[in-house]
Amino acid sequence: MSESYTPTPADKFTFGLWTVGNIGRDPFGEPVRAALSPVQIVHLLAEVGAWGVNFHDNDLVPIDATPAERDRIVRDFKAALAETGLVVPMATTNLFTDPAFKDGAFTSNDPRVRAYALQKTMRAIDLGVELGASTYVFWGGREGTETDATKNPVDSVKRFREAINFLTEYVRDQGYNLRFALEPKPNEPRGDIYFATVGAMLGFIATLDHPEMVGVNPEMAHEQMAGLNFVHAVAQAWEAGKLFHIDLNDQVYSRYDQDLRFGSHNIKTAFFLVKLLEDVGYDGSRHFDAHAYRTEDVEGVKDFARGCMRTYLILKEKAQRFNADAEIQGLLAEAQAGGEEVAAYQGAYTAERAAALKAATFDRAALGRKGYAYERLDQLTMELLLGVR
Ligand code: GCO
Ligand code: MN
Ligand code: MN
Repeated sequence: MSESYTPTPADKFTFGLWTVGNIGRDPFGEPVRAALSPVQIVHLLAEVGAWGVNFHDNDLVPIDATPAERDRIVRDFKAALAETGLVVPMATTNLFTDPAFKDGAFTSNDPRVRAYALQKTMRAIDLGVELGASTYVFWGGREGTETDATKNPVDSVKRFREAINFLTEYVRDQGYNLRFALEPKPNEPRGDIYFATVGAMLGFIATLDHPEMVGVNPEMAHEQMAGLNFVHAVAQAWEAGKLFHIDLNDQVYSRYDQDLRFGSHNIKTAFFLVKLLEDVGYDGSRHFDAHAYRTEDVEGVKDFARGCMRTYLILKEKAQRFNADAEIQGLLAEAQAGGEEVAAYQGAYTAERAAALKAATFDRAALGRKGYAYERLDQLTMELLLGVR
């Protein structure tokens, strides 16, 4: 049985250099793990069975590297990729660590910072494309405020739009095969971050010059920090054709950004998420944007990475069982029965259909008496998840 939970390239499991490379610094404590080089991280990921590795520009090339250093780092990284067979499906820009970005990047009040952010992003896009990335993530960690005395939020929307429009034109001009995935988060590190949720990003994308090039990168922890249902957010993004990437991890509701191992806290949400991705046939990266507990050494980091992938595969198998479970499927079918009685009224609007429906009679009391058997359905789901079914 355990053999079937071994990751393969077809699973498209990816990690960021910053995830397994996380050294365990937090606001109250110093690093607890030695930094691994990008080449060491590639080898670690290959050892645990990942398919790909993603990075921020400065995870790979330090912000103050000389051109010669950059070339050497990129050469070594490419060699490690070639040696291990790992791919780079996604890249992104660090627009949050450097003090220059303390008031945001594309939405900073200082026009020079906005210009520098664009320059840094164009260079990072070039780097990502050079290494094979076809998805480019934008996470605006500093694009927000602590107080709205500082910025007009309408101007911020316009500044962010101007930046994304500029960069989609840049990508077209270069002839790159690259799509953008915008990643929302409600807060942290800023007090409030603009475009706080997947829904907000979807609304924004429709206002861009090239909306077809731009989708979302929903992160489980981020929607949960906002108290929202992640499965619903991902479903809406998928249905809109906008699920370009996904960040998997876990999170206790309403806490700080915990970035826990996938499936380690909300098993049920993780289950319905995996079921959704598998049922609809999402074929992008399954990217784990999480890190090991601060208590771990490098072996613990591997346990963390293996755990993310193994839990995904276990839940994928559970989803197949849910779909094949006659009693569960029977209950679902029963809840949706009754269509033959209203078949004449179903379908797109026509004047005749509307008139017939207005004249129809319904036994409202009987509809209200119906039991949906969701207690039973959910209990069966729980028993399946708990391993007794
Ligand atoms: C976070 C974010 C980041 C982004 C990453 C890629 O809350 O820290 O999720 O990890 O995903 O910067 O843009
Ligand atoms: Mn996060
Ligand atoms: Mn993320």
